[in-house]
Amino acid sequence: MRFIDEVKIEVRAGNGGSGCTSFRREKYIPKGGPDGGDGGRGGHVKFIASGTKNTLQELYLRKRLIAKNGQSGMGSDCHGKNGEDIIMEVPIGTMVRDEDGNLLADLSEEGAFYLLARGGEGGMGNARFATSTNRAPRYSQSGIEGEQGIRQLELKLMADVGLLGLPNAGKSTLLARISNARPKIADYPFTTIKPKLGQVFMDDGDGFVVADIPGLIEGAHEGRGLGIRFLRHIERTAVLLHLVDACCTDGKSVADQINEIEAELKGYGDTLWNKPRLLVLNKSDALLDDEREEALAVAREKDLPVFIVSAVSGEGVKMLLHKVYDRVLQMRKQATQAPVEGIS
Ligand SMILES: Nc1nc2c(ncn2[C@@H]2O[C@H](COP(=O)(O)OP(=O)(O)OP(=O)(O)O)[C@@H](O)[C@H]2O)c(=O)[nH]1
Ligand SMILES: [Mg+2]
Repeated sequence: MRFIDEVKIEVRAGNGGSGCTSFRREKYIPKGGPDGGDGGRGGHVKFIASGTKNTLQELYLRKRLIAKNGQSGMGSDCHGKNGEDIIMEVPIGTMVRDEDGNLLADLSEEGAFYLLARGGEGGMGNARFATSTNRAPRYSQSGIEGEQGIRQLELKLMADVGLLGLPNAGKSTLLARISNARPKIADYPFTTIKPKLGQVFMDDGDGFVVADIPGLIEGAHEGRGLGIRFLRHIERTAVLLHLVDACCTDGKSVADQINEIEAELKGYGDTLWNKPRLLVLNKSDALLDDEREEALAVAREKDLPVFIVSAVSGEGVKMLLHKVYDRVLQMRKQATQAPVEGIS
C-alpha cells in the first residue's frame, strides 16, 4: 500500500428526485385526489476518521466521489428512494480544504465525521399541495441539486512525539525498542521511506504515540534525499526527539549532525523550529568513555536537554521515556486549558 498524504478530489452529492404529479384512479370514483409522491434525497458524501486507515491511497485512486441521485416520486403516494450515501473511511489526521486552501475540517479523532457534499432534497409531489381551495393541484416540485466541488485533502499524522535525525541515526531502532511498531532497520540510509507510528505503553497503563519519519539530509528543504515533505507528520507533536549518531558512523561529527538538522528545521518554518526538542545521542554501547564525554560536551553547547542512550542495548532509554512522557502530559494539560480554537 502506498503512503499518500495529499490528494485533490472531486465530490458530487446526488440530486434530489423530482416530486410527482398524479391523481388517484379508482373504479367508481371519477375524480380521485392528487397522489403524487415526493422525490428522494440525493446521496451525501461523507468522511469518517478511522484508526484502521493510514494512507489516502484509496481516494488517490478514485479521484471522484459521486453519490447517487434520489429517485423521482411516483403515483399512489409512493416516495422516491433516497440516493445511497458515500461514506469513506479516512485516516485520523485528515484535513479537508476547499479549492482555495481554506480549512473546512480536521478529522483529528477516531470517529470524527464530516459531510463533504450534501445531497439535494427531493421535490414535493402534488399530494402535498392540496388545499381546501385547490383540491387538484397540477404541479409538483423538482428536486434540489446536490452540492459539488473540488476538495484538497492533506494527511497530517497524529502523534505526540516525533523522531528526527539524519539517515542511520537509529530512529527506527529506537521506535522498535520503545513501541509496538516493527519498522525496517538497516545500516544504509533511507531505510525508512514513509512515516510510521508506534504506541508506547507506560506504567500507568496510558502512554503516547511516536512517529518515525525518513531521515533528513543537508538540503532536504530544497528537495534533496526524500526532502522535507514528511516533516508535516511531526508538526502536531508535543515534542521532538532529535537523534544523533554519537559514534559518527557515517563520518559526520556530532556538531555537524545537529547543525544540519537544525538548518532543515529552520528552513521548514516556525512550527517545528519553535517546538520543544530533546537532543538524544544514540549508540552509546559502541562508545569509549572519552568519546562519550566528548559527544556530551558538544551536544550540551546547545541550549537543549541532552540524553545519551543506546537503542540497541536499551541503556538510558527508560529515563528518556519518562522525561518525554512528562513533557507529553504537560502539553496535553496545556492543550485542554487553552481556549478552544478551530472548527466545530
Ligand atoms: N551500535 C548501535 N547501533 C545502532 C543503534 N541504533 C541503531 N543502530 C544501527 O544503526 C543503523 C541504522 O539504524 P536505523 O534504525 O535503521 O536508522 P534510521 O535513523 O531509522 O535510518 P533511516 O530510516 O535510514 O533514516 C542500523 O544498522 C542499526 O542497527 C545503537 O544504539 N547502537
Ligand atoms: Mg528508519
